[in-house]
Amino acid sequence: MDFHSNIYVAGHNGLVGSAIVRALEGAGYQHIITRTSRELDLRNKEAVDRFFETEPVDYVFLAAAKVGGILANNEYPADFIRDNLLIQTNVIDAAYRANVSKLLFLGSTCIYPKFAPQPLKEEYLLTGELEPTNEPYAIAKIAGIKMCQSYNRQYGTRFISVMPTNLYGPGDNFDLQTSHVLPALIRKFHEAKLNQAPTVEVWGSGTPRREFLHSDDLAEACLFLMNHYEGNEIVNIGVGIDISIRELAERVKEVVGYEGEITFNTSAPDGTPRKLVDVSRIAGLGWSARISLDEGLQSVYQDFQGLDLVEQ
Ligand code: GFB
Repeated sequence: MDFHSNIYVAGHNGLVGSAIVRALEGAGYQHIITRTSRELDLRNKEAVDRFFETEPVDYVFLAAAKVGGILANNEYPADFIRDNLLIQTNVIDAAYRANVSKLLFLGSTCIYPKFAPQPLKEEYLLTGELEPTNEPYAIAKIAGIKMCQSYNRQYGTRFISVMPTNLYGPGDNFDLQTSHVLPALIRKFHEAKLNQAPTVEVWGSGTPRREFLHSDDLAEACLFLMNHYEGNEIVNIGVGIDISIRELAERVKEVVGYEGEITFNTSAPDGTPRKLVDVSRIAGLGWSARISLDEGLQSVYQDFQGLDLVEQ
């Protein structure tokens, strides 16, 4: 990309897309193209085709997706598979026909088998059964990876796919029914502190292990790969360190300054027992994450306190 390239960030209001826009602006890129979902419904093929026919686009960051935590994935499987298949199929195909120079597709580490060896290497894709709570979402993301690779093979496109681990950052979703664990715990502990509640409920057993990557680190990695990676193989993006949900709850409790007890609701699903990515491929290319979880938690909690919760 050069500073005058036309760069379309699909999903610029989301956690990932907004971080990519911040990173592009910070680095000096001048022509960043965005459309809200009201202006352009990416599930609508005709609208997407029209957009790519009329707008000159050189690079695409495909960060638009229907995303959510374990409960949302489990309760709305049809929405997760349909919306994601539509969005990515429309954008990838239109980008190919518009001859864009390069496209970066955002996947997810839930594409890896539920019981894959840890840390998760890129080659473990399609070697075993998926975690049932998010299988429809994972299948859609796997289809996106395969579309990019197939278009590269058949049409000679330059479409790359990246697999970020669990993400958090500014502008996250704090709705307790649909959010991921980290923003959910920030909200739960904060509200418990304000209400002087004696306990905070954490879903599941607390034993699953997850890795948490700040969205600003992810965005840096995406720009880096857009500029330096040409391969057909997927690339993991993570920090290379995981913690248990119990440990995460303890850290959030401390950051928030809550003094009550933590309880575990074991009737809620645990999901995949462990998701830690092997980051050697991206490290070998010359990139590694910079924001520690402690630092990230502090800054996200500060942002959260500035939010108007009525809107959440
Ligand atoms: O973040 P989370 O929803 O995503 O849950 P996944 C991670 C773990 O935290 C699970 C536990 O074991 C949850 O049971 N947890 C504890 C909570 N308390 C809470 C809470 O209040 N809210 C939430 N949400 N979890 C999703 C996938 O899986 O992660 C997606 O469903 C995607 O497909 C995404 O891959 C990154 O890591 O389990």
